[in-house]
Amino acid sequence: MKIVSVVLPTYNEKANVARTIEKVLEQEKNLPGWEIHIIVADDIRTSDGTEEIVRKLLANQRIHFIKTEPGLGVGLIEGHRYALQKLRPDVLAQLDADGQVVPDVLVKLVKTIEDGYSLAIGSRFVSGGKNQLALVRRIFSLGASVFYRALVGPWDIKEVTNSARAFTPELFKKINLDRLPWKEKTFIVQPAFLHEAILAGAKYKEVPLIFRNRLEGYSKNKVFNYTYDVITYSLDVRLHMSGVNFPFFRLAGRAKTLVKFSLVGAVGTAVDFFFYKVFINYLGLNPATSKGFSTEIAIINNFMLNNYWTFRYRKTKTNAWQKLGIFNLVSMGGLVMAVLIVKFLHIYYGDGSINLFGRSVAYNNFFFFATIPPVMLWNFTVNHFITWRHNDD
Ligand SMILES: Nc1nc2c(ncn2[C@@H]2O[C@H](COP(=O)(O)OP(=O)(O)OP(=O)(O)O)[C@@H](O)[C@H]2O)c(=O)[nH]1
Ligand SMILES: [Mg+2]
Repeated sequence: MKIVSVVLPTYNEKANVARTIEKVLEQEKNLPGWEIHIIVADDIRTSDGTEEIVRKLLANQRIHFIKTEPGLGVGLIEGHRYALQKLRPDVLAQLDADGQVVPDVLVKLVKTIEDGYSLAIGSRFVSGGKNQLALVRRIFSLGASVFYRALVGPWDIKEVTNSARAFTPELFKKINLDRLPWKEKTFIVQPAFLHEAILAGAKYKEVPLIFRNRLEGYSKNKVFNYTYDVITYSLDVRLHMSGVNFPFFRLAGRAKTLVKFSLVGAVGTAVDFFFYKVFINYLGLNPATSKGFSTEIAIINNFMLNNYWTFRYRKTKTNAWQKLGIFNLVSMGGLVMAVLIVKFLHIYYGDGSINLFGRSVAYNNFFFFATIPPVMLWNFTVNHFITWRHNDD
């Protein structure tokens, strides 16, 4: 009998894991001559009882269980390492544990390896494949695919952001794990593994994959983070291909929070500017007073976005209301700064306007934009060190 080991990474999947295991094992009837083994690689952060559920199934010798450090990549790679050590499999496979992939894809993956390929890729974008997710997610998978293929290639692989794959142990052993960012806590391991597999000489083929909405539980896929990683990883690979040895992906990863904070800042600036102009043009307030009010509106807007997005996963000792208070208090510094800058510029330059490319642009527009750089610098510094200060204990 030949053995295929299937890694199922889990992170709070109590509602789906047992059913997925059962469905995967059922595929044996469609794989004559093969024994299916399952390795559940459960994240150490899992707290919903997934572990207890799987432990009860361990009487079945085909089911194996390991705990792994945080991250999808760690779950997958450690799962395959475990399989290689304990099971001597002929094929290494991996699937999501939440019931999203129709499990018969495993049969197609294994048969593709039997046909002489060293890497079989489950793909929503080949004939017979389907992507049944919500629109935002479909746009992401397609956008990521086009961007990655254009920069990294090869162009003929259409699916780059899915885990459903199978490969030979020989290929896996040739992969340069030092270069592969498998310890990242995002899903970048999916496209990055593909790239490293190609460099290791993979002979690949895509097989149709039907990807539905997860059965139950919640998504661990953070679309912004993943998009950010695919873009920066692809650029990094492209730079290296052109001979530039710059650790772009690693540095961009460190700057992620700052980039999010800046995006929030940009949205807040638009909100601020909108109200600033409304107050001046429709309510007849003077620029400095308008700036005071519009900035307060922007402060609340930015607080919401930062609290529920930029710093969402920071553990802090304060609750949301306390943070809003602190945020307002520290932003007050920025607000006072901005009002004074506008006041000063207004006194100095008055109410004129200049002609820019044939259009008359009021001075108060420039007053507004002059406040942005100093206030941004102030805001990031104080919020980084005070409002969303890390507190692990
Ligand atoms: N061990 C481990 N497993 C993870 C981690 N993140 C996700 N997984 C598992 O990897 C699989 C894919 O994660 P999902 O959250 O379903 O991601 P997705 O399929 O892109 O998103 P949805 O469509 O919303 O389900 C699931 O089985 C998760 O339990 C992680 O950090 N560690
Ligand atoms: Mg899923």
